[in-house]
Amino acid sequence: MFDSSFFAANRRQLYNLLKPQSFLVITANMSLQHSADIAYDFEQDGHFWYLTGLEMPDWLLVFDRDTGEELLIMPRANSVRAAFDGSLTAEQAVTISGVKEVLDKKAGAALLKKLCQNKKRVYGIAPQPSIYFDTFTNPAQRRLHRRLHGPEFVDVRKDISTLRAIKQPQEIKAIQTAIDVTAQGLEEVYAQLPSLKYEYEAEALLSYAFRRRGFNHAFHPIVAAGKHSCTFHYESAQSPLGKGVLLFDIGAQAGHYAADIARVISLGSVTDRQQAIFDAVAHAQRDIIALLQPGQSVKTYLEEVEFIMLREMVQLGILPKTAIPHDIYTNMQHAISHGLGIDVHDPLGQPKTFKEGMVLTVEPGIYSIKDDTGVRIEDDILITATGPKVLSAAIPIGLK
Ligand SMILES: [Mn+2]
Repeated sequence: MFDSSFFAANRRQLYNLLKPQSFLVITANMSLQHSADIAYDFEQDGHFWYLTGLEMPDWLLVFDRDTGEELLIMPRANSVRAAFDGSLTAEQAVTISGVKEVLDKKAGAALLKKLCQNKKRVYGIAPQPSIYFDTFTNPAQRRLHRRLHGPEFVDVRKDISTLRAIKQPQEIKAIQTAIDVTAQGLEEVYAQLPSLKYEYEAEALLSYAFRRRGFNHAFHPIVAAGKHSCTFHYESAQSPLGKGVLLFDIGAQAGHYAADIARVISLGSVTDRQQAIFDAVAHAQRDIIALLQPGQSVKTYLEEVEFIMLREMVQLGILPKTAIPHDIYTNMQHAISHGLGIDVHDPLGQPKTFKEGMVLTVEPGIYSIKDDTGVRIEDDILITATGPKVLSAAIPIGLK
């Protein structure tokens, strides 16, 4: 889906931002131990992939701003690891990335040392801890960061994020493919639902639909029946389906790009109250999507979203009439929108306004534990010159 010209053009955009007397170095993620000799599934750093297309751990991208030379540094050859995980040769890395030169680890280390001695500035990505969840970031960035003594360090995380935020035509095509596969999977699950008894059966059919077409999940699928629909990232999918609501929050991955879709459907008998919660979320989502115009202020968008959600929650009696907009977060403890792309939560570079070419989700939710009902409806939106385009519009919304 993506050839070296895509990655080369992305690098060029980034290189154009650098000042003289500097160099840039960006690292791939490293492989993480699960237990003993078992590693977690390897996930490449999104920025590194955007610049190189390489899917292996421990590679480095280096660019000398003053000579214009760019090169990759490859990890030390490890025949055991290669036998288990496969390997990437220098020639293959050149073909994928379009970077012409590859150094081995020893020559690469010597070069980095020399660049640190001779340059005023080094551009890289500073490690960024996760704020809301107690997770460790991949250690690769921290490890590299510690090696860069001498020059002033300049973080380009936000610059790369800003580039990534505006999707190119082939990126939009990849996202659309991921959405279409997700739609096909969901349709197949819906068709089988009357004969299913457990959440995991629905999850298995979805996985089968994706894998049969050669795709994977972009993230662990959420298939949550009844009260589990109130747990945002319910992943166990071990419970009986019952007769109430069933929430899917799912997405295929295509060419490294994600879909992220949420739907809630009835499993046979929903109450008027459940229908009212559903209608409130669907209504809110329509109003919120309409706000996503190019040039729209992000701050104003978030304020408008709060008013819309407040309106619906007050009408349902979930919040009192005296509630203020910020009170919506006592019920909806998740963001209304996030970027979508290489990462399911794709960085947007903290823009002040929405711009043409951005792809983001809109996913309002209202959660009522006493009704065993969490409703979240999520679509993937491309901002175009003429307004929001719902890339996932073909996936029906409707409780019944
Ligand atoms: Mn989402």
